[in-house]
Amino acid sequence: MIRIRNQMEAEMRPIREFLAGIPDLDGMIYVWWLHSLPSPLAAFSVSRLLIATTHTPLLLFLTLPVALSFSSFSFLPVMQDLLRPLAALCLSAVLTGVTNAQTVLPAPGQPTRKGTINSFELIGNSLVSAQQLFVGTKDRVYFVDKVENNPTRIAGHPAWASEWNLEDDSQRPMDAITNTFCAGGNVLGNGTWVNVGGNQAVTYGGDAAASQTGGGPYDDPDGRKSIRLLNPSDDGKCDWVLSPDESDQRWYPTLETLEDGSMIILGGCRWGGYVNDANQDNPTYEFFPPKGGPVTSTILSNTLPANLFPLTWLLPSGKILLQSNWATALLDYHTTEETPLDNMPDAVRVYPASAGTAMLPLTAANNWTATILFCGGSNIQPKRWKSPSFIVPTYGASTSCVTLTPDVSGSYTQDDPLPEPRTMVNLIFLPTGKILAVNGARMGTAGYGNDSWAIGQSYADDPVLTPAIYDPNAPSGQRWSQDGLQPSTVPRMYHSSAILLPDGSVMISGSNPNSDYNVGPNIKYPTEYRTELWYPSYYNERRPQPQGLISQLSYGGPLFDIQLDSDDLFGNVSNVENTRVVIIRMGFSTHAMSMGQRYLELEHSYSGYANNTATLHVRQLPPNPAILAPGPAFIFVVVNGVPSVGVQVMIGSGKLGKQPILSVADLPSSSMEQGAGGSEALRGGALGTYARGSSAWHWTVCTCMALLGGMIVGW
Ligand SMILES: [Cu+2]
Repeated sequence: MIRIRNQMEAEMRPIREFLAGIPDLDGMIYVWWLHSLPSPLAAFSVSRLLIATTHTPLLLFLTLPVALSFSSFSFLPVMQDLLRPLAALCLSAVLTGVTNAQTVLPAPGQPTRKGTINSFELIGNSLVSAQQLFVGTKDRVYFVDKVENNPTRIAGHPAWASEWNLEDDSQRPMDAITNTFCAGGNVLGNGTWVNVGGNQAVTYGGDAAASQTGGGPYDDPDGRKSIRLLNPSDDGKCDWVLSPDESDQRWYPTLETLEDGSMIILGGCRWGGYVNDANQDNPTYEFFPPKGGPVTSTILSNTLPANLFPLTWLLPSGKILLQSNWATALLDYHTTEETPLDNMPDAVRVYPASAGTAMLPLTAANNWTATILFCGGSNIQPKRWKSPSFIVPTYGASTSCVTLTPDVSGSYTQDDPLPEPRTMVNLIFLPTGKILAVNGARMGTAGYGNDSWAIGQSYADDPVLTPAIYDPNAPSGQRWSQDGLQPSTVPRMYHSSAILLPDGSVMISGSNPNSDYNVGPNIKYPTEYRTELWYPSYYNERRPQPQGLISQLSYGGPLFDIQLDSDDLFGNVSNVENTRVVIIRMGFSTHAMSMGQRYLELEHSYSGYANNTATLHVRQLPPNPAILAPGPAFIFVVVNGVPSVGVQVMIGSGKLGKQPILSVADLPSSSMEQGAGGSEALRGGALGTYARGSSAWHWTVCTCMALLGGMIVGW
């Protein structure tokens, strides 16, 4: 039986490639081989095969023999003989496909670039300044700016949005329709990106325009109530559309995706300024798609003037952590109840103090418990913000880092301080689970204005050009490192951003502490278009090319298997013991925040083989959508600290609404075949790895569907 199974599996590989669109004589041989088998066995074989190649067009193609076998086309007995078994096979394959929506994805390849590790590289100038930045697909990054006199134009006015194609670094302007100045953003559970709020229509110098409905030099209608939607695509055609639903007026709102894939929109003000004030405060939250009007939040109401862009995270408990000015609370948005937690120590972390923040990796080891890291910012008491004696760019930023585990305790814990004081610092997850701290300044805060003491218009000075890396698993006192890290040449001040790319580099762009487009040799902090990539230490390594990644992950549900060949394991199967399967949502980068950024490790066990290949048996997401809300994310397989190129996957149903929760599958215990352990002489081919790829669940489904297919065609 084992021998037959191995033979079948070995035969599947060429037909899989054949079906995937690679014409190949082996495929024809396979069909004849199938025909020679007893039908149930053949059907079983194809069903198993189809799990790896389930695409809708393919399903149509496969149903053809079914139709033909019952049609007058089968006039020759030989055709009947050939088509009947094929029909049984195909029908069962289709049924298998229908019951198993998780398309197996092609293995990711290698990055298309080479970089100098631990260094920045200028890769080009963006069309608009990257006030807001996010990854839409593996190859497309989206830029959103405020309305200003950018030289790039679209539809007869300056552009304030654009798309960057990572395949060839080409770009195109996009039309964001209304003024996106300091909007918030995040992604819905169905993959649509949402960009909410902004500012009034403006004219030259960022001053309010005479018309709030368009026209004038910038043709930018008032964006304060706008809900803009984008469905990213690789065809160069997608663009922003306005939702017919409007939010309340919000400048500086935060967006957080909820367990059902909908959005909560929190806070902001009505017309702008360095900090908020009672006349224009909007201390409320609402939902998109809409669920009634805005609800007043106690903590947002009590934290003027530094309550803009409140820091929020959906927690595994289903509550939302809300951090604003010096206060902290848990919000149960289902009941509107808010529970105060301890005040923030050391520094204000929200805008304009603008600390770096990140939820640390969620893992089985920490039982999916969320701990939030806050680093930097500035120690500014409420009365100081508007004091005439506050000379902002001369005021030093903080080095303080603290953590909070809000589902467990309302008290903050001191963590290793930053190597340098820093405001406007982005904390960006690398696939290794380490965190890059990049951008920002030692002095001052976010914001700009025409004050005599401003640096140009900038409220910050003394840029920090050298990044730092935080290792959450390092012992206390050793978590931050700047070893070997080269500085950038570009100050990244207010309105800069950073985002992890699927190839594991980090894109860094923007910086614009100016009321309007402002460049020139005498401008210390100009409107910045220069765009950099930062290359981590693993960047030039040969990347793992895992096979068997699936396109959609459920909350609970069956295991899936990932194959790693000898090259993926660096020629030594014992490296499988140091492997992570990681889901990263990069989030929406703006104002030193990454709205929605999350890092989660999937549980797995492994089977290591003597030919230096291995299979990872991987659990789906834990059965709780509040741990990672539904929507698109990237999966990386990290071997010995070297990540694969990230592959885009859908978390959850791909639809808004209550997410299906499935039972959690049992993980087999890890095993290592006798004699395995890294002998080069035992290097195995890819065939060996493929033949190992199976889980009990897949085999069971195939068997059932094969029987059903056979019964339906009466064979
Ligand atoms: Cu801003």
